[in-house]
Amino acid sequence: MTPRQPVNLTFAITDANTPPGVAAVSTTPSPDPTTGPATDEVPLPTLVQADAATLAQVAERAAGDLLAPPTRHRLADVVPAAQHVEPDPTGDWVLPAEAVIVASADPAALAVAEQLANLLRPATGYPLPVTDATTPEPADGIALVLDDTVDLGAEGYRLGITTNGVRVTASTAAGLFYGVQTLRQLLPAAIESPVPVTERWALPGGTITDAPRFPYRGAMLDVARHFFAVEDVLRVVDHLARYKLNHLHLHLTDDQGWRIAVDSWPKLTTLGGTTEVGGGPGGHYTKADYGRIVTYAADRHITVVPEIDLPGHTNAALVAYPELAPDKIAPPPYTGTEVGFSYVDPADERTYEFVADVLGEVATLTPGPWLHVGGDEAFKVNGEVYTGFVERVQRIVADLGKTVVGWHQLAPAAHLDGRVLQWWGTNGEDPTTAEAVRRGAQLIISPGNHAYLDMKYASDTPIGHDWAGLIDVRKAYDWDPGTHVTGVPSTAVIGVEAPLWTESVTSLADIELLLLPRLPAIAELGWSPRATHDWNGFRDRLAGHGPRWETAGITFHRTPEIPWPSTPAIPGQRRTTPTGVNPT
Ligand code: IFG
Repeated sequence: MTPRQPVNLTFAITDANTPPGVAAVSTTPSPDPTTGPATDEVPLPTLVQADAATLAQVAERAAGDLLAPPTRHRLADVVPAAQHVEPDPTGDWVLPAEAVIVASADPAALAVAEQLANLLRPATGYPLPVTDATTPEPADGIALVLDDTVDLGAEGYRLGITTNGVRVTASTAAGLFYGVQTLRQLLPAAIESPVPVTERWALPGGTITDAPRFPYRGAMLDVARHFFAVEDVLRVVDHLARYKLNHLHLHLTDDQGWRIAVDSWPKLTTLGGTTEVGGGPGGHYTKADYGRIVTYAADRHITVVPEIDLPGHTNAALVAYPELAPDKIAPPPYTGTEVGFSYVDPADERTYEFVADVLGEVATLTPGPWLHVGGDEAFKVNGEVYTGFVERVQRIVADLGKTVVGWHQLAPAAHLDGRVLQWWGTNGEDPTTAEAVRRGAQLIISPGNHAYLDMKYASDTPIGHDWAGLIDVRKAYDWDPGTHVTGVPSTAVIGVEAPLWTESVTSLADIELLLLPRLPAIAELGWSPRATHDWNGFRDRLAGHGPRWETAGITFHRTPEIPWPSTPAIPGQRRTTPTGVNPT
């Protein structure tokens, strides 16, 4: 990184002739103070037109440049920020071609070792054989060591880099897996190349001790408004794993489509699965498809949280089974984007047979402890009818041995032991939720105006919503899940989740455009200690991820908020053309 040259930015807001919202920016490089400018050498100010927002960003970046702390040590260059970093330059090490990856003789540890090898082999071209040992040693390679004396919780790890190689130690395979995600980020960005590149695979010496702040760190993909093939969902799982997220909430059912096969109610997918927003063919997951997603996620220490949204958001189910409708008449299929008009009949016992059958089959397919029952925007089911319905559904979930999650609209219903509410408000005041917490509920925090990644970054973002406002990276980053909801103690917060609703999202590239770079911001809120929370530091650490995503062929929004490096990770190679405004 070239040392920062002092830049003298003077902003001349020109006279009344300047069109509104536009200011002329003149950058007059400061003349050399020793010799002073020779009369003909004074550089002419370059006048560039810039709108006020860009102006502010340029000013902030310039100020940031001038005030930036000394260059951060590469060992701390990780997203999410690690709990404790101890650089030791005497321990710098370069991965050699003959390196071996040795793991504790435990299937889960060896699985992580194979995943590490699969991450490193393509770009390095090295064989990187995987072996096991009772006491793994780096020996100028990489050791992944299960050690139950490591006292860093269920997901913590210690990463040591010395001249003898890399050692990751953890008491669980999940900890080893997260140590591997950190190791991946400490290697040069070219490590993301799918084909061998010539590179010095240098690693900074030192020790990282790390463990997450919250146990629940998630993202949600709405596969109901638009259906996404299994392969697309697996790519999303990869993005979650890269940033140490550990829950994938799948919004499987809604007005526009039912996406999960239910043997006892087959028309839910044979009929209800054939539509989507905009009139496309929709689609659905067979039980085998869903099993592939669950297994792929579990291999990356990610728990799938299936959502069957009830009693509202059910038009697709009513198309398939009109007996569930209050008027017992099949509504027309719905491919629009309105909400709140549909609901299953809370007064009909058949409805609860339906709920028990569906949740029973989904529970059998789901190894994780959670069943999400939705509960949002059932505008025609109110008061005791609503709470009565919710309380019966909560008990069905508990009878299946699962833990119930629901949007925070469930709050007024009676508490059921272990109940979790997913809060999606847009301001921190919510007495009903705070009261439900006092009755024992815990929260997953997903503020519409900070974590809803279907919101546009800026007014010119080509897809997305804006009902909760615009969410740029700083808006996604600069808040605290632990204290966000008034009257809710941080001890009642199990974590954070970033929903991505897909009314306007129709491809993996669209998904990636909205997830990146805001998902890492949410991931850092879920993982990193509050003490490490710092926008300027996060922004600078995140900048290095642009070349990683480019090299990996991942679409992202090249927002001007982040000082993206101008050179790709591999000179001359750009695998994706990042979208969005290029930095000025
Ligand atoms: N709110 C609805 C979603 C979706 C969303 C889009 C929830 C819980 C607006 N419910 O968010 O179905 O339409 O931003």
